[in-house]
Amino acid sequence: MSTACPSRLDREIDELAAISAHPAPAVTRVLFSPEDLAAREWLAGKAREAGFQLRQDPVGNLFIRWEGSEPCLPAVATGSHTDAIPNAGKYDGVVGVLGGLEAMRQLKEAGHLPRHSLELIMFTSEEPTRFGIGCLGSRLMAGTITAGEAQALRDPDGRSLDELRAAAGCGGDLGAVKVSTGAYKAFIELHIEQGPLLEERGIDIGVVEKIAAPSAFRLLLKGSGGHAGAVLMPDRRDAFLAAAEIALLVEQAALESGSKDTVGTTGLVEVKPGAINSIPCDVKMEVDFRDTDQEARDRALAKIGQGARAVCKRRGVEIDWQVINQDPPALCERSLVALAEDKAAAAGFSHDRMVSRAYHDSLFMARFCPTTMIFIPCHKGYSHRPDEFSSPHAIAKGVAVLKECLKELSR
Ligand code: HGY
Ligand code: MN
Ligand code: MN
Repeated sequence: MSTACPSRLDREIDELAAISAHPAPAVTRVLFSPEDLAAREWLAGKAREAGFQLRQDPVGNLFIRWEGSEPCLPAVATGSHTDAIPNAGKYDGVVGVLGGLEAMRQLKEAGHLPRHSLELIMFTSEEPTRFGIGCLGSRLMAGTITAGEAQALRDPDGRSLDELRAAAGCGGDLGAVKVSTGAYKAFIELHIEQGPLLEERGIDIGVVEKIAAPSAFRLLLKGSGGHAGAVLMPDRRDAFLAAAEIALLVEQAALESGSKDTVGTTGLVEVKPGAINSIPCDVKMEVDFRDTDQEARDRALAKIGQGARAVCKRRGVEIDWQVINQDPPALCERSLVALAEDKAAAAGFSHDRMVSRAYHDSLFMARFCPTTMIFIPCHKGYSHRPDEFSSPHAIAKGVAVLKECLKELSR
């Protein structure tokens, strides 16, 4: 099994990284932004060059297909995302899309003749940046969000999904995105670990058994505002100070949950009117809260809710708690986990089973087809930051294992 640095792949990772709203080494490609559309066009060109078929669904999921000799059989799929949060790195998602393309090209160049069709899926909007919810494309494929719920989404500028997808050339009924169970024989996603464990332990390949249960909620807090000089402290109803206390409650709930896998992040806070001499009147804060154990996560969320309401009562601040998403974890298909382990071992690569603390489109693919993920090490676990890095050698090993899995599954 060749793990020679596929320089074609390294070049393509760098080419794609250059399609960004921010200068290198940062990568920013927000859903349906000019950079996202340019990246989609670039990828489509690569797929055509390789002789694969292309199809885009109404929400912009891109399907790059290598028709098998028995096209009616359920396809074998791989894939990930190319959208990137602001100031991200160049490997998150990209390794799975370009690595999957590389694996399919190498199989084709080696004369493989698939019986089951092979599909590389570039999922639309894995990142929550545009509409506040992640995995929009794979959620619609899995049917865990309805077309109506998706159409109700608005971006920070008030634009709707329908408006933006039409401008991006994605037409058709969002209800048609849903994929029937049985459409796919298997789905395997190659991804950087986005954690430090593989690198720390010097392990080449992680095989994912479980994907953590993500949740996110939005709090709209309303105080009374006022003049920073004229309103005495006892008379204030400061929405930002309520938000600050609640952010600390999020941290405390994660630390005291009893599980090391509970993580809570207040990643977005908007303060209005946002003037130095005006007491914060309206605050929007968005919190990301996860655990590999759904019950532990939900117990912690309930605790945060109680605490947040008590803070707001004491401070005379109104609170509107909006659930963005609250998803169960996903268990990966044991036979696919074993297959990936076998292929890693056959290649002489060290490997271990893992939990994914980040969510991925695999979380939703697992709702309707056998799924697992192949992780490769990334430097110090850095991700969602410009210095995210995974070596060509590490990527080549991941591609080599993915390739062998796709070859076996599509026979
Ligand atoms: O946030 C996540 O887990 C993913 O990287 N979007
Ligand atoms: Mn990400
Ligand atoms: Mn990702």
